[in-house]
Amino acid sequence: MSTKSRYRTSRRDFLRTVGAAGLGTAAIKLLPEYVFAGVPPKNSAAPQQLSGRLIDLQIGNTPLNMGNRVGKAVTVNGTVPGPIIRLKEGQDVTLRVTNGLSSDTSIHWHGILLPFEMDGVPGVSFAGIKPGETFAYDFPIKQSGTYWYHSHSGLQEQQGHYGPLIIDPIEPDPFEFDRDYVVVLSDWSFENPMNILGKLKKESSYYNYQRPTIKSLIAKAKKEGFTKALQERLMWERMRMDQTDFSDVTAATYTYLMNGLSPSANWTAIFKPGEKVRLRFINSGAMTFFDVRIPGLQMKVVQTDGQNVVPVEVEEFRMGPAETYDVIVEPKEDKAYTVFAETIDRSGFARGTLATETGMAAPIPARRPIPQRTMKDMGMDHGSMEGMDHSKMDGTNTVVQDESKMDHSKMNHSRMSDSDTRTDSSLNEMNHRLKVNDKSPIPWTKPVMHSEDTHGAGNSSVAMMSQSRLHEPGSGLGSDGRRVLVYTDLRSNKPYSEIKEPEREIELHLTSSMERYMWSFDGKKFSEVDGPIQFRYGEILRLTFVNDTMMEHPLHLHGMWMYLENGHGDYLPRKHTINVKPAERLSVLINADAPGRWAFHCHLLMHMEMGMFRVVEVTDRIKGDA
Ligand SMILES: [Cu+2]
Repeated sequence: MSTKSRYRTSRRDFLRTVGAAGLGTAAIKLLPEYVFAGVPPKNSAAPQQLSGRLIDLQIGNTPLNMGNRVGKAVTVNGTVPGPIIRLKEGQDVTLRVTNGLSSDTSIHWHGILLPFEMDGVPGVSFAGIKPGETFAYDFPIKQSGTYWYHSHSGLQEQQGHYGPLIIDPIEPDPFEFDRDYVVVLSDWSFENPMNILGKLKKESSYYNYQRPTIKSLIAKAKKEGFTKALQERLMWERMRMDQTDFSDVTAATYTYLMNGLSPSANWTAIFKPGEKVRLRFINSGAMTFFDVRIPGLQMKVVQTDGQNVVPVEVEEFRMGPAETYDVIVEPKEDKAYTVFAETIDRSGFARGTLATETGMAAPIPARRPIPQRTMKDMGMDHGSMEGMDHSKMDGTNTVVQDESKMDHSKMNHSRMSDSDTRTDSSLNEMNHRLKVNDKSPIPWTKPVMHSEDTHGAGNSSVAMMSQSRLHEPGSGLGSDGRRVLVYTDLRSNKPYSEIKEPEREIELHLTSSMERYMWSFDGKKFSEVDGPIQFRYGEILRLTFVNDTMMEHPLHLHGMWMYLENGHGDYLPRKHTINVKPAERLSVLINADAPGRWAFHCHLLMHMEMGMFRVVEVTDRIKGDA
């Protein structure tokens, strides 16, 4: 069958499928064409993409049908996600973006190195695009890989304003594949995002329907004894924290999408048994971490954030918002496989299918238990809690101030020996497996106590100690025998000679005040800071992130790579978005080679909106220079 006729057949089948799923004509119009059985095989024309020197994009409001409801989406060229923009490394491009909305808009080219005026962040790099106006983004393409684009205005990203950006390399990628599919994961709500944010401000756990109940307390008491169970519960409550606090926004309001399709609409990609299939996963979710697996298939991770890595075989990987992972799978059997992207809080999932024909489906895996936060996520070790005065743990800074009540010698040695041994042995094992360079050990493998400075009222949940968690798969993962990707697995496939010993170090704490749903750096919201974080043009800088909060934060730096210090020497992987776990301390190296003003922020949209945002200025002269 020719590509053309297969495409036609697939499209007809697809229409039948979505018809059965209860989607109307409006929805079909709204979907970008590439969802129709995916992108055609390699080397054939791909009609669902925009390429070339000049590309026109229209931002507008479009009704979105999902199930039997109609929502109001903000769209790029009328679809959710927007069109695949497919460019070639080495070309120049002009992207003319016209605003058909009644409010300002913008497009940020996520992960792309470009002049800062083209970066698309209103108030930082340009003025934004007014209603009715057209802005021409014009820049050379100096890189390749899987990226994406999205609005940086208001909360439009939550309303559908995002799409994939794929750049084909000049030199072929160092891995082979027969098929190439983009897989955009996202979260859709019929609620206006301002309402979602309003509810979170009133009650940060508004959407968390999974909080422990009296039933679970009794179950725990039966297992561990009533006093212990109750003490633990009271402690978490006094701290205004919640052991099931994984997602601020959940399936209570979200439908999780794969290439714009709900789980029942089942996005499907076609393969022939024995083919190598490249799947370019992009997390365009506004507030959602996805755990991705394809039961029955090993996934070979070959790229993250557009950068090639030494291939690593896994059965599952976690993606923070804005991260991308390219994997190669080789389905051998003539059958369907479920592409399953479960949310971190297990409240829902996005789902699609790899199949030899359209209309096929495989079972949807059972949802796994809701993970629980641990003492380690709070920057405490269970044993070390014994020395603490529980009555003082009222959700304020006393957690750290009470450090004086702790027996430091015991905490650092005997009481922490369990976790220490565990950490050391797993690191040793990993170092051995990966032949990590002795000269560049992973920093922060031993816990570091928090300093006296607890960042004021803007920080209510100070992790007492922080440490490297790069070798951990993350909460709720890794205990079921599956091989899960960890950050220490990521090793660049080529050395980066530009990265040398840092000349300067900056430590930045990720902070929050949960009562007020305030998210910040060093206890200060963006609106409260004096000025930008300054990088000296041309310097190599170490940026150390310390997560004082109990949630994961995907941190995104615009305009420059972050080289993750994960022990791989000259082969550090470089990323545009790095997920920092609760109570984790990690560091990145930055080559400050991009003059101008750049955004740096948490990519959880509501965290960014509430203040976990800074401007980085790369300049010849920084404050304090003579
Ligand atoms: Cu965050």
